[in-house]
Amino acid sequence: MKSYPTDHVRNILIVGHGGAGKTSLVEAVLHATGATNRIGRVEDGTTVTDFEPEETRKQISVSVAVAPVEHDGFKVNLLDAPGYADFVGDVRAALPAADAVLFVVSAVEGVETQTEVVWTMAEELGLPRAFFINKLDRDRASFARALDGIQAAFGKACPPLYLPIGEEHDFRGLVGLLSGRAFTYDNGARTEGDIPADLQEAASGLREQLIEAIIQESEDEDLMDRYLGGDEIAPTDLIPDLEQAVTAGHLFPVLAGAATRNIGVVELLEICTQAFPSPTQRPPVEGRRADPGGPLAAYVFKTISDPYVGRMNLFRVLSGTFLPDSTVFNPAKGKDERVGHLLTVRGKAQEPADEVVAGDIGAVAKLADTATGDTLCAKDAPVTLPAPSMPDPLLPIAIAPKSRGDEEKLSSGLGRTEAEDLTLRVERNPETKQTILWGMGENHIEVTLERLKRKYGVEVVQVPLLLPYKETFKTSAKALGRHVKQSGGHGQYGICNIEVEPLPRGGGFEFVDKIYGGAIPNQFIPSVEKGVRKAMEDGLVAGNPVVDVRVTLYDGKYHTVDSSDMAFQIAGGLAMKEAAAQAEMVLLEPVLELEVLIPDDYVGDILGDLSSRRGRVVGTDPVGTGRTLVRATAPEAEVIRYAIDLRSMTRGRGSFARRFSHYEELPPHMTAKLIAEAKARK
Ligand SMILES: Nc1nc2c(ncn2[C@@H]2O[C@H](COP(=O)(O)OP(=O)(O)OP(=O)(O)O)[C@@H](O)[C@H]2O)c(=O)[nH]1
Ligand SMILES: [Mg+2]
Repeated sequence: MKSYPTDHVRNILIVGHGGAGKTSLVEAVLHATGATNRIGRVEDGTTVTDFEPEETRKQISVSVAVAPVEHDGFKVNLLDAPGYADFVGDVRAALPAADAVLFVVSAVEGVETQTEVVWTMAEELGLPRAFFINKLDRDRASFARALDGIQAAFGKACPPLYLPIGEEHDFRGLVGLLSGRAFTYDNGARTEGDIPADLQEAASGLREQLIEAIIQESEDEDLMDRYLGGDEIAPTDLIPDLEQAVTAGHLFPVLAGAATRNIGVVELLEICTQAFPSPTQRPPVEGRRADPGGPLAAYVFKTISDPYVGRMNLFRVLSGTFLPDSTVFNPAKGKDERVGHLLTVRGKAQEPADEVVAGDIGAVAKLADTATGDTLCAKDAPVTLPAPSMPDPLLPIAIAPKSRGDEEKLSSGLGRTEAEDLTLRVERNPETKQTILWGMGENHIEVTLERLKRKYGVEVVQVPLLLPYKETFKTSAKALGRHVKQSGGHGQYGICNIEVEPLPRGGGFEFVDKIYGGAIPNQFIPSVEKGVRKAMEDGLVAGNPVVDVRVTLYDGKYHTVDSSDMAFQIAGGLAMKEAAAQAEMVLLEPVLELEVLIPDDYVGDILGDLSSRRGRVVGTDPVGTGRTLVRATAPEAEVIRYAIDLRSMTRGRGSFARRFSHYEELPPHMTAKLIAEAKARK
């Protein structure tokens, strides 16, 4: 594909709730512009933008994919984003690469949670937005209902540009409210005609509203005067004002169609080139304008790693011109990167690019250190573009390689996967010795594990997640540790008397030496302490470390020849075990602080649910816009899968944050259960 000048490039991120028809719409646009010669279907796994094996198997998009098309002298880069909440990290990362966002809304389901979630993100970035009401051919489709939903959620500045002709199985075309013409589709042929009689009244009413909205939101006073003076305004006069109102983020036009019937596609392309801004019309970022002659700054919105091809970074050039065979600087990593070929990618297909100018999107392979969210720039004019803020992954699972000996492969595969996916976190828990993968939800985790297998050949099994429980003494106990072996050769001799007392929570460990009169020689006292500590680390009842105790060494015996460091260490350990056997022992569990943000309607449900999880509510604060922040504490064991449960309780509209707070005693029946489980594991 040839290089287009900056003002003939458009970058449009296509978003919406899962299954609204984004990938199908991109597929239809690719076909309509001649980029493909047959239309793929999501169900058949043959679309351009759902090319990953995980996508074709699940028939959903899990990654953002690029699809450039050429239309009317423009290069339009469509970015097909995943809709499912689990993959919202890709949407976040891609938003700064776009100049406009198209929200695909199903005419059957209407506005759904992810539509609203992504709307808020796009609004924060001040991005121009528009809607596409899709699936108008489906049973129970309703344009009017979907439009009402859009206007209820996002305000009145969302006027339709088109009206559907027919609905459900009878949906066959669109009335252009600006052009005043009807376009009907029959077997792929598009015919222009007059507005059908039954739609004329509705169309003229909406046309008036649309013109008023455009003139008002573009703040064009000349046109306003003409309009109020009763002039008939030609559609071509309105296009610049429409573009201005959309670019300013004041007007969010609503398109309509059916992706899988190729209806509304030409109209969408028109909007892409005529109403969405060019990169040059967007405000500068960190002082950088879309000027091909300026110093290079490119934002990496997606890293795809592949063991055979290596790593590929998709980027958007903010300023300057990206050239092949160059050296660029990555300020976040403090590294120079050697650039070989540059590429234009479409789905999984790639072709070499001679240059990528400011405003355009391209790809570069085999950079050593660069990953999603990084900036690449000229070294003599360094700049770091704001990295996307990512949601915290809140669903932990414990994993292990299926076959022994794959540990190395697993950890290198995980490392690379983590670098390309900012919503994934890998943690090695030093206490439980487990590898923990934190993801956004079950689908995200499932896809991640599939990729590990496909790309790095390592099969992973999920194992029960162990929590870092602790053990402690609830009562004091005195105990004797005796390690004496004197038959034959060099003997071993160490005897110690200790007292173990509980300390308050958080008290840690204290060791008190109260040996009088040399009952144990000074050099062996640290040996006893070492043995005590070792026994505490290993656990005394269920294999968890012991905390919050004071151990007092108050007596003992030694032998001038047979006593040794090792003998006293063993005696110290034995004494601890004996003390645990005599005292009442308890387990301590980690308790988390939770902050749950939910729409007000859900407060009752959420409080009830928290109390059933042994949670304690600390406060509920209304935070405006119909939402409440619930602050609570709850044992970690009860909220491991809270990411999933909260999503289903609030239909995806709640979010939460979690933080370790403190340790608390476990109820006795649960202590007994964990001790039994630990014994069974041995
Ligand atoms: N009848 C009808 N079906 C459609 C239309 N658009 C999409 N579909 C179907 O809806 C399903 C979901 O379509 P996709 O294109 O995968 O939707 P998506 O928004 O990309 O989904 P995610 O990427 O997973 O969020 C598929 O089975 C499509 O065939 C349409 O206009 N009419
Ligand atoms: Mg999709």
